[in-house]
Amino acid sequence: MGSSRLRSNQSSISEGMEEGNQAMKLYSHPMSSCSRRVRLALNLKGLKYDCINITSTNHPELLKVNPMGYVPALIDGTIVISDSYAILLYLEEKYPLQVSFSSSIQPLQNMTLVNYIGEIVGPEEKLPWAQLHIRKGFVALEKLLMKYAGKYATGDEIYLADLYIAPQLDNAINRYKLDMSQAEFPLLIKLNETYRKLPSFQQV
Ligand SMILES: N[C@@H](CCC(=O)N[C@@H](CS)C(=O)NCC(=O)O)C(=O)O
Repeated sequence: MGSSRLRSNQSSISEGMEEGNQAMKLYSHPMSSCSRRVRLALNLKGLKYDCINITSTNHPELLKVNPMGYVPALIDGTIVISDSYAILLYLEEKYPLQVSFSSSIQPLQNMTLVNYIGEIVGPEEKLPWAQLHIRKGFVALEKLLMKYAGKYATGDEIYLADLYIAPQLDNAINRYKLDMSQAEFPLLIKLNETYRKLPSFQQV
């Protein structure tokens, strides 16, 4: 994990708007942790964008943008980016922001995989599968972040790590009903409480 500061840059943002660019378009799903990272970055930077909520990965408009059918995908003028990390890097470059934390939890609880587990093993195995892999990741994260955490995951300012962790925590607790005890995850629980109080995080 590496991290550097997530900062908004209002002057770069307005320069971008003055170039006559149309508002960015984000293909997103309300419950998608990958989409929420991007929505968080856009909110924290104060960037305007049209959010297109996709309810199916077979959505024809989304498939034109990302043939894999995954969200998020960002359109900025002629530029199309269909991966959350690449979008975050792009936004950082264009509206100077920053870099880097990668997730090894989200792919294992992705809808496609969880539904596949439901089909080949049994529907009752979907939740335990997701919980198992999220718990495994969180146990590691809890240890890892002990060295770095301050008010936020890697210090006293919001960094990219927070954009990954906040939506994953929300998914774990609300979607996959992971039982997170204070004794096992004191740091992640504290971070979750902190995120829930921040307007930018509440909006996604
Ligand atoms: N590497 C991609 C992963 C994208 C991804 O897995 N998106 C999920 C939502 S978080 C999705 O579209 N899932 C639909 C499915 O599983 O069918 C990214 O971070 O953007």
